[in-house]
Amino acid sequence: MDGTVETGIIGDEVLRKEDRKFLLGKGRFVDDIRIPGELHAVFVRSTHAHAEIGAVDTAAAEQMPGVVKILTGADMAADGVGTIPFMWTMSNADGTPMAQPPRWGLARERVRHVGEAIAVVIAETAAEAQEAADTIVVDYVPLDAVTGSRAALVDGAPQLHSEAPGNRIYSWGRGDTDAANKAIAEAPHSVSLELVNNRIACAAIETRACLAVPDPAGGQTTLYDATQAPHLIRKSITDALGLPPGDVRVIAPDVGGGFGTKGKHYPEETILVWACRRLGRPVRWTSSRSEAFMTDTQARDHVTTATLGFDDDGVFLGLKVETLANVGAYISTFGASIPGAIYSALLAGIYRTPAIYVGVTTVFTNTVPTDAYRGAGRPEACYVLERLADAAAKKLDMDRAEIRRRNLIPAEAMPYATPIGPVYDSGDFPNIMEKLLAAADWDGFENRRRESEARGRLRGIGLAMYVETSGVAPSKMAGMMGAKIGFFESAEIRIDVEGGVQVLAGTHNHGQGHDTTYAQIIADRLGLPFENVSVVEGDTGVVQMGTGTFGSRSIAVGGSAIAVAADKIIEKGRRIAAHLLEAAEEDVSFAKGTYSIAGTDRGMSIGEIARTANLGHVLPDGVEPGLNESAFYDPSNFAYSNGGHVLEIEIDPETGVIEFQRYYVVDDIGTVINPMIVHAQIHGGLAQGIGQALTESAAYDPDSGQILAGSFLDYGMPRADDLIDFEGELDESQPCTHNPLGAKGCGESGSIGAPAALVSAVLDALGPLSVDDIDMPLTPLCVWNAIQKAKAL
Ligand code: MCN
Repeated sequence: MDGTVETGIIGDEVLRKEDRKFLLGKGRFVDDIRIPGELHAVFVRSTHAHAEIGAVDTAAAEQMPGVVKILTGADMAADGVGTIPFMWTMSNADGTPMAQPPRWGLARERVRHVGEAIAVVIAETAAEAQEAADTIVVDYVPLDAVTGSRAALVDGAPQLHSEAPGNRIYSWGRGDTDAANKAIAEAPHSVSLELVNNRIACAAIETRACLAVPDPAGGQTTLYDATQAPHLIRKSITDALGLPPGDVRVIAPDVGGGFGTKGKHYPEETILVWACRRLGRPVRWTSSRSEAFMTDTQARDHVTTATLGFDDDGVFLGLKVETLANVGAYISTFGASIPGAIYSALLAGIYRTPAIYVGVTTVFTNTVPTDAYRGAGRPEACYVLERLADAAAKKLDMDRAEIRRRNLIPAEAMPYATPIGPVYDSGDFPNIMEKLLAAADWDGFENRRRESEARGRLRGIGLAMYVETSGVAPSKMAGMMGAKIGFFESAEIRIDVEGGVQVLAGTHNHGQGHDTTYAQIIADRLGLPFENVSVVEGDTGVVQMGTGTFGSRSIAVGGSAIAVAADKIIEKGRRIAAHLLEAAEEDVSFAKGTYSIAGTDRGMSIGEIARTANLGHVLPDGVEPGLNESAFYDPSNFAYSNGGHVLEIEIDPETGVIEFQRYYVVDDIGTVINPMIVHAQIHGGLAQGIGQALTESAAYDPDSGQILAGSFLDYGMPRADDLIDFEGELDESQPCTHNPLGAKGCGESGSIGAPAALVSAVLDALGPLSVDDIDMPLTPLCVWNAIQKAKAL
């Protein structure tokens, strides 16, 4: 390895290291791990959205073949198992804490959504467990259910929790309500919109899965878990079971997609560890797809009224937003913070609006809990702002790009303190928008519209600009807003005697390409061969600490921790090199993997230093052997990724079907480590954002609370032929100013602007018919109805 120098690899389209095993079908997912003697768990789940539960009759089931144990809420209570904890507590505007009713792993006395777990059957085979579960009779006393946030707040609405009168969890706001009201009242013009941000479900290819394994030699239980955040899950489980952290080891092996939904703690994780410890045998559970629709956290589900005041020139003067957020039946891990701290922070967007107020009320309903899903609060904020910007342009008969141009925060204003809290450190929004408009030939659109018209098609062009809080999160800021955990990240780098590098990171790779991009960071920083680097993530038994992968944080926070640990290695190496080269430390410089003495041709490679450090024969006094360093990195601010989308669609007026014609994105994610991976990340986010806008709806029957989209027959997953080849450009001119890589996150970018851009295009296409409002998802029926309604007027 000596003499092999690898730098400049940052920014290269290096192929993904991790893909070989997946292409060969050699991935190791929870379901691939087999432990002799394992038992299978099947859950008995509520068939009612809201009911008192009396006796749970397990007598027949207990006699069924293969059944080893049946556990209920009463057993959990008898064992003193605590509640399923959440990790963020928001406050009311007056500072009082939000309502915090308990959520039990297995229901006690009452169920509050279809699919809530009531009992678990553990048997020798999954089929035996299922057969026994089917014989269990639950004594339900059905109660009225409520599924919409507005309906849940009405006097006389069914009440979910005695701790939350009126189903209200908290009402809170940020910004200056008086200033916003005054600015809007005095503004020459205003537009008000009522917007619904549709509830969506996650649909990772791999469903959730857990396997709890006892250690006969000690007290530790190992949980193999399809999760994005192993340390967080360990904490949640040990909190609920009252165990020291060391008693549970969580290993997240390969995970087939998470998208935020697998970054949360679920009852099944605690229940499996509890059952495994009771029985002293391994216990496995794999969610079926139907269970996923009933139990995986869902997302969005906002009803918002928003008013924007502006002058004759289209300059924004004041903004007021009031949002009702439906968090479902219980508070999930970060469920309270997504519509509160996270969503509300981005309602200044990329605009200079001087007076802003955002009020948020969160509401319990008889639906599956909501939490973060790709974008997590940011698509909702972008949707509100961009719909308002379009509506204001329409009112003034102004071009939609022009009204934005007049309001964009200029690059010279950075760092820019928004009136609602966040301080953007970098970004050149006008530059991004102009690049985007040029790439998409915004000005030439009318010709294309006419050409489509000639073919009987309605053509529309949409525009949406976004800024996001990636790199979640500065722990101090999160703590001030109610977080119960820190959001730093940890990394450890170990260099062995042969120059092999192991990086242990607190993040988790479930499709993002960390094995590759982290190795690029090491290769670039230390000048060691890319191939020498292996990355270990997802095991609380070997990784010192971690927060996990979500909130597009791995590069900005986890990658920064790696960079800081690498810099510590460089410094230690410098001491060793100075000693061996008989020079003063300050005369030894490090570049491209080599320590050298200024003005001489004397130097040593980092490989030689690694060998020296690991042999320990000739180390200077006071220097410990080994070349291992670790770092905990806590960002001082979010990384403000930003960008814009322009897309064109055609609508068939006879059927309401939308067909994409062109799609352009320009993103500023600061320094790019691997453009190929980044483009793929943005592409995936776009598909999910488009899915929300086009077809996806996690719908409930409003009377019974039954799930209407409980399988892929009813839930509209977007398909490849619904989408289009996206044209993407990355602008690296504005690196993040406060992390050592200059990188901003990209994992959620695509999902943030896509819904707003698509609705903008559809309303543009339907503009000639005087349609000026439409709610997602824009299914053919929805679009066709809008066309028919407009024609009937
Ligand atoms: N990257 C880069 N240069 C940058 C920014 C990022 O090369 N300036 C690279 C990173 O090194 C990393 C990838 O892009 O390999 C994504 O980095 P980042 O934006 O930090 O996002 P995370 O790795 O933290 O991933 C989380 C993000 C989120 S929040 C969701 S949701 C999501 C997503 O990533 N879920 C995914 N992408 C996903 N991709 C897959 N395949 N599966 C999921 O579940």
